[in-house]
Amino acid sequence: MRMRNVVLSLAELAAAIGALIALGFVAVAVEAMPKADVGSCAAYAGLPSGNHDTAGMTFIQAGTFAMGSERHQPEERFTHVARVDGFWIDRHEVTNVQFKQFVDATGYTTLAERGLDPKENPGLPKELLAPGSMVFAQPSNIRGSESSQWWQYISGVSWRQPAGPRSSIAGKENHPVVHIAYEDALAYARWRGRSLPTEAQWEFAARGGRDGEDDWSSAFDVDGKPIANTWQGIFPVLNTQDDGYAGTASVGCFKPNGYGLYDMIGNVWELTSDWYRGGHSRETVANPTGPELVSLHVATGQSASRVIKGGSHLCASNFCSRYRPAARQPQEINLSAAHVGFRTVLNKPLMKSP
Ligand SMILES: [Ca+2]
Ligand SMILES: [Ca+2]
Repeated sequence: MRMRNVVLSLAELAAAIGALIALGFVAVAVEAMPKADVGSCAAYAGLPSGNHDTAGMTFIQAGTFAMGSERHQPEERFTHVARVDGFWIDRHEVTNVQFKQFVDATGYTTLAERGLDPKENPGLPKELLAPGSMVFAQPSNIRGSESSQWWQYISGVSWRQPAGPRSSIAGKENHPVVHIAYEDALAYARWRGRSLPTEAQWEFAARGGRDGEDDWSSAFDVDGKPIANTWQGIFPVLNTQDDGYAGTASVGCFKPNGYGLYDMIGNVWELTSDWYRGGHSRETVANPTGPELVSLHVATGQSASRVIKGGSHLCASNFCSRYRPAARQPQEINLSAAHVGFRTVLNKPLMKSP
């Protein structure tokens, strides 16, 4: 299996379930254990002041940039010129308290709470059809590189119970909401009158006004000090928490980028509206929205994926290391996980035309 820091696919999970049972695999789900709330997160209220359409957002001026990277992972190639019109984007990842506001207002039930329809997911074992989600469980040691040793599909896990049936979001109100499938993120965004960012919008915003190859934007400063919530130590067995957090952190704990956006790098991966296909074309594009679904030729019984960006608290230098604006990974639309969240955009000019 290719080494990556995204959850197993449903097909891989189905194959792994029997092996895990045979191994008597036991691991402990990671709870966020902050050493200290530092920086602006200590004072962040969890909800933006006001309820206007751009509350909590920053306007990103239109621009042209070099999207992708030639120097890192194959799926980031080719670097090409992309242009995006101006847009508004959330300064923070959507938090638990913000998502709760949506659920309280609408009665919405997430995919992790509903489970999968067996008719639409033929061949999946009943364990993966039941309501639940993927939880990272830190092993004390591993054999080989099979990620089923640290990812478990746990029944009863959802955004309300992010670490297991007996957990809750109490004390995590300002953490990014997780265990959110693409359709859940889209439902929230639409309720707010917004949408999800395209990959180009997200990547442009994550660059914070800088362009070119993105070594400058990793999760560490020039002295090697963490400047984002990632994983320090040896993934998946040793998390030294040099950044202060074992799991998710409250949003806004780390210095914002040049656009004033927090946690674009690290904390949780963020869903975008683009369908995932490895690599980019070399062509110059304006306001790209990704490939058409029909062009992906998704096999019957398989699930297409959306692009996720920015890396997470599980990205380590020895594994994943995708804590850069150009980095990208697929996330299946019918599977949620403990390290994937989102933020919203509003495609509206800064000033209305006279
Ligand atoms: Ca961390
Ligand atoms: Ca993030």
